[in-house]
Amino acid sequence: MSKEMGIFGSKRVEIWQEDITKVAVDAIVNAANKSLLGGGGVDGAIHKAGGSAILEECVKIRQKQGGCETGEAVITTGGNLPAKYVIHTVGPVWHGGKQGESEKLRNCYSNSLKLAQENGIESIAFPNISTGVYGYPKEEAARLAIDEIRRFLQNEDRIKKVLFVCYDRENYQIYSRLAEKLR
Ligand code: AR6
Repeated sequence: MSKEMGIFGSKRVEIWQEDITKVAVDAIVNAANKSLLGGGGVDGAIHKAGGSAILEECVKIRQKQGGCETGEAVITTGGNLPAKYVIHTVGPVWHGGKQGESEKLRNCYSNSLKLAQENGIESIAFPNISTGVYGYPKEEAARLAIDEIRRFLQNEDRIKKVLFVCYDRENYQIYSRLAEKLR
């Protein structure tokens, strides 16, 4: 697992190349879909490693509020994962960039962090939301994710650690390069 430490002068933010299901933080974020019933990619990996307790809570959330809108976030147990919680957020599908994709992707990050705050979570790991099946251009997504996290952390001090967990080499290289510029 390779790591890039401390971006934008803050030791609170790190970039890792890792499988997010193996990361021992208070909460990992899932790039889910509106149904909350699981899928492929990181979503499939989280449900597989975390076990049925996660899906059971997702089903209860569905019964209560009918799934999760794009840009919103909900929280469940981490089940068998090393992480205590999973925060499920729904990234936008990329349709060329003129359908509010960037705002929705920003909302994924800020709403996940708000939920983290509300639940006393001090360490949180994000995957590269929307950059797989949903087709969001990786470089743009990374810039936006870093910018939104920076903006959010400026006004709060309870969250001690935010990890960007990159799975594919391309995303890891993009984040590392952007971090180098911001260091
Ligand atoms: N750990 C960390 N990151 C991962 C892992 C993992 N184990 N596996 C994949 N990634 P995607 P999306 C990265 O497609 O684009 C699902 O079916 C991957 O390299 O998982 O938001 C949902 O149910 C990529 O960079 O999510 C939705 O229907 C990133 O995770 C849909 O896919 C996101 O890729 C969501 O699409």
